Amino acid sequence: MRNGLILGLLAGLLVASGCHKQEKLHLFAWSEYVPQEVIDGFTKETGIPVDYEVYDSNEAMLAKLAPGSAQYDVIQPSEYAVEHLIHREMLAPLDFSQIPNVANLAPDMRDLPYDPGQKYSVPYMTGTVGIVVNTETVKDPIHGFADVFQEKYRGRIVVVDDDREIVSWALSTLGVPINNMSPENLAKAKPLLKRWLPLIKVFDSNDPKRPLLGGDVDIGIIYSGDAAMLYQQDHKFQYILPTEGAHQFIDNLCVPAGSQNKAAAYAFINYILRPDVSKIISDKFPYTNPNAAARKLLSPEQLANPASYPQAGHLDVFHDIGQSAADVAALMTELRGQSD
Ligand code: N2P
Repeated sequence: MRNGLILGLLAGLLVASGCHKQEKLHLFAWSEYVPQEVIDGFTKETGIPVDYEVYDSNEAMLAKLAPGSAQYDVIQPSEYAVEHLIHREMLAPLDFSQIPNVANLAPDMRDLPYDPGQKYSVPYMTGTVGIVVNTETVKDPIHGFADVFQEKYRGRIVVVDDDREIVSWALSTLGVPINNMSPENLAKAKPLLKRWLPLIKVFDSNDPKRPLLGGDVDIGIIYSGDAAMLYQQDHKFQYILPTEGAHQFIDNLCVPAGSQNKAAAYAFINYILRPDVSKIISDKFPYTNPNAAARKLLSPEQLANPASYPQAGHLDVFHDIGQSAADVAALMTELRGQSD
């Protein structure tokens, strides 16, 4: 009798604490990407507290996301990471009846090739990786990667701290398709990377603006949203899409298969897709907004920012490269070790 009572009490406690845990939304997303104001607004409206854990590369996110784990409710993978996660059945199909605001996305931002039939992903922001030049201190024209990685700019360059990005720049420069990271192509890229890496002063995906603003470096190869913020502060920071080839990323909101709080995840995704909320994101982090209803709320000045809304020709998109990802990481570890 007494044991039964104690067991009953324990079970009650477990259920209570489980329920409490379930109420929280665990968001695992890129750093410097989801405004605190947006998170606070969501909590205020729904009563759902949000844990915002950050990462600064898809690879860091994928490494932490154990298959079947219940750690996170919403994650923010780029297109090739969505592909990777779909291939491994690590995403939950979204219940779009609970995400009606998906209708606000621009028609060309629906049903994208990395998620056929749009079952698992909702675009959050898109952007490019390009070159920022402080035109006060760099007088020679810069059009592409080959112009950046010159001896005269040694110690004056900041780049995103992302192995796959950096290797893709070398492949573009060699005229090799950026999604073909075969051992042969990596061997071709190696001598170029070996020459380039020692020229770089700062590797930073989180805040590459700082060394540019502080004058520690004069050239960056960084995310377009950071470049747009630099341009907002001072038009001397010009954004250039590299002539050798630029690529577009599409960052998404997805729900991991193991999420314990899918209702909250859908509510969050639907909230992000509200035009007024999406505008706050563009105000704070001026990437390319895929939400057509939100874009209508942006100022002409925001829409004229050449980093946020570039006049782009062809833009490549990354794909899941499977096992080659490990080869890319190994190559860069080897080369970074040498350049230190
Ligand atoms: C913002 C991260 C940009 C995401 N800091 C690039 N995919």
